[in-house]
Amino acid sequence: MAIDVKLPELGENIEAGDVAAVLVSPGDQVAKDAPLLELETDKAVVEVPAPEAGVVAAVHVKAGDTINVGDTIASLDTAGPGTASPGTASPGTASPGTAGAENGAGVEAAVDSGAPEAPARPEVPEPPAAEPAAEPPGRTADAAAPQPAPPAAAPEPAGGRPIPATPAVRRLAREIGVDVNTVTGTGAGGRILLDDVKAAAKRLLQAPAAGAAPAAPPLPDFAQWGPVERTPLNAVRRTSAAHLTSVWQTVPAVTQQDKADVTELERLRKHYGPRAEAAGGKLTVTAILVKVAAAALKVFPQFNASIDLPRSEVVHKRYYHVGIAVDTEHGLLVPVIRDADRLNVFAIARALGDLSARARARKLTLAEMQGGTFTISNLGGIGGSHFTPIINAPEAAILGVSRAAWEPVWQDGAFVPRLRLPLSLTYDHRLIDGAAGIRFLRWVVEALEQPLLLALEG
Ligand code: CAO
Repeated sequence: MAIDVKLPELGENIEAGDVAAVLVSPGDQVAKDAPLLELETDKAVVEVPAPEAGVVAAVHVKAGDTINVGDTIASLDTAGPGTASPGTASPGTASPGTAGAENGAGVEAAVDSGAPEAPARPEVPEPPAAEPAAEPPGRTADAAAPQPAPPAAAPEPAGGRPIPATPAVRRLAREIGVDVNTVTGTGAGGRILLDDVKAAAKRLLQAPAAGAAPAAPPLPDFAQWGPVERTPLNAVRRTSAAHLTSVWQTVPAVTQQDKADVTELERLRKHYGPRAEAAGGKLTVTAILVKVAAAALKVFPQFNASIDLPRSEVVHKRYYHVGIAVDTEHGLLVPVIRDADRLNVFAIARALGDLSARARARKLTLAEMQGGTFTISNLGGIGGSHFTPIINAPEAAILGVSRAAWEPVWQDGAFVPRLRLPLSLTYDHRLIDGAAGIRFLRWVVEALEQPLLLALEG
């Protein structure tokens, strides 16, 4: 017998809600009262249970849909006469006129011999909107944040499947700081139970303080040794301090050094400088490096990725957005040049000039500082030989650039003066091995020395 499951009265004058997650698919066997979907109302997330045991013949809603009380949400082949056997649900097998749908769970379940044809599998459900991702440690949503966007919405369900947990379980997880996506459910069908969340919390507490910020030792009274003055941290510094601390504590990173011979590149830069200016930009080392880095990211995709340890996955980004560290009087800001791989160097130079000027005038929007996949930090305009940049996590790597200097280089039996640019690549060792690190850096060096490589491989 096929029945249509309709959205029941939800009480408290709630007439409609948004589907937060669909918990079943056609063919699924469900018990009576098993949740079919999660509905987010303006008051809470509620589960809509199956009015009877049966096999899901069709799901008529998908995550994100707004549905009203009385709308049909699913069709069930129930264990009545003429029922299809589990796993072979067929909505056409209901015997017409066999009324008697049960309404024990407050869900109106009506017999419908004209049940719709079994649809294609419903789309992968959206994550429950009422389940905001936990803020990463040390990250704030400060509008002046120089770092990538704080997560705006709930994480995707693992493997494209909804996380099977009731609102009460989700609430507990949220309250005690457990990411429900990382909890293994021991309930029926992998459902996450309250006890699973508690056990996960216990494990977190017992685990060595990996990733947890150890409390900084208390400061002494500096005034005992001489006069002091205290000034408040501004928002940029506060945000980047928290972010950098978190990255330093959680990302095992390696820095590799190399030098590129940019003698010829410098000649070209001077030669084409006026043309770049006519096109509205300044042909700087940084602009050229953005182009080279974007090409290198395409050749070495693991440098354009992020590691997602809780899900044991690597997120490969198919866009190449290069962030540039800009030194401002307020602190470090990192505007992002989007789709740098698709821009020529003149266009990058224009974008860089505009973004760095607006960074210094504090005119950047938050969006302009989000979504970077790789960062370049060029301190060479100021000086220095090498340094160890800190990754702008969740990016996988950062390229530090120091001051190009004339050096004697042994060539064909004699020392010749060459202009050499020091490069420092820091990368996330969880994603990238040393061999890959040096291959990437060698490719960057080679592209700076032989720009034709950009056209050949980039
Ligand atoms: N070696 C030698 N000279 C360099 C150089 C380098 N690596 N980088 C820049 N220069 C030169 C430029 O060529 C320019 O000289 P000319 O006027 O003679 O051409 C001069 O230094 C000033 O460059 P610039 O700063 O105007 O332009 P840029 O595109 O090279 O750099 C920007 C832009 C935004 C990266 C830079 O202004 C800046 O803010 N750098 C600091 C970044 C920073 O603070 N990083 C640390 C982050 S903490 O890890």
